[in-house]
Amino acid sequence: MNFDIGEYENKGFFLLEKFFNKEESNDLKKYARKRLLSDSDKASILQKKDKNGKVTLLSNWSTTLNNDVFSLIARDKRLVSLSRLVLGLEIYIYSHKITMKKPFQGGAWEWHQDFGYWHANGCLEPSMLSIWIAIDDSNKSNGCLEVYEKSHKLGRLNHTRRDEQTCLDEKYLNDIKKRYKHSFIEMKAGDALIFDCNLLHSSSENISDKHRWGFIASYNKNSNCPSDNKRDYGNFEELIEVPKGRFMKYIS
Ligand SMILES: O=C(O)CCC(=O)C(=O)O
Repeated sequence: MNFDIGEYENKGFFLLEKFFNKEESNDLKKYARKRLLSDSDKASILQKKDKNGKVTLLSNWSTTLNNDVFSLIARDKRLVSLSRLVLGLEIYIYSHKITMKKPFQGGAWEWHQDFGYWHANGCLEPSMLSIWIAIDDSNKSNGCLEVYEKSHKLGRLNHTRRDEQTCLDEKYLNDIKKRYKHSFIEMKAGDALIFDCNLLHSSSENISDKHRWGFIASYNKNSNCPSDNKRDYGNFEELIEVPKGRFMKYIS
């Protein structure tokens, strides 16, 4: 894996191409579709409206202490080692989830920093990161991730809750647009993006006839866990790492 921590720290993100091999990414796509496609209108899937009223979908899980395929991915040696390189050895899985945009319908994620959410959930320090793994090829027409490079250096900015999303205050966004470099992060299925919890990111609606799904595992330092267990995710739970590719044994 050719991870350049210097570039990650400077830009706030780093793209790892072919993070999962072909077999892993093909099987993961088939499995995720089989498991979640039929659920996509059920209550267990969060529906998040964007400012135009279009809906993007999110499924998340509160524990990794089982042999569930998605838990095993969050505990996979590759993701855990990468996160430990950045955050240090004492980390746990803050959350793991699947983000889904349906063809022609999937809505946008408005501009935000993940720490905008997580600080409000009781995490004090921005010693947190996410690894976003593309389940589908992700590009401008199906709503790939977009970032402002180096925006993590701004620290946490104010966010406001609008409908179901926690969005960066507009007044900051106007200045950031003028001063920071905007990038579309186009990815192939199996690529991974690791990014800092203060990196500003968003994604547009899906105007294509293709799905745009991604798996996201987020990691936190043990010492930074929220103290009040206010939510059913994000609370400290020991991280039990598993060997690379273990999830493939549980894919049916
Ligand atoms: O999937 C996306 O486009 C963005 C997801 C995201 O930003 C989040 O889950 O916080």
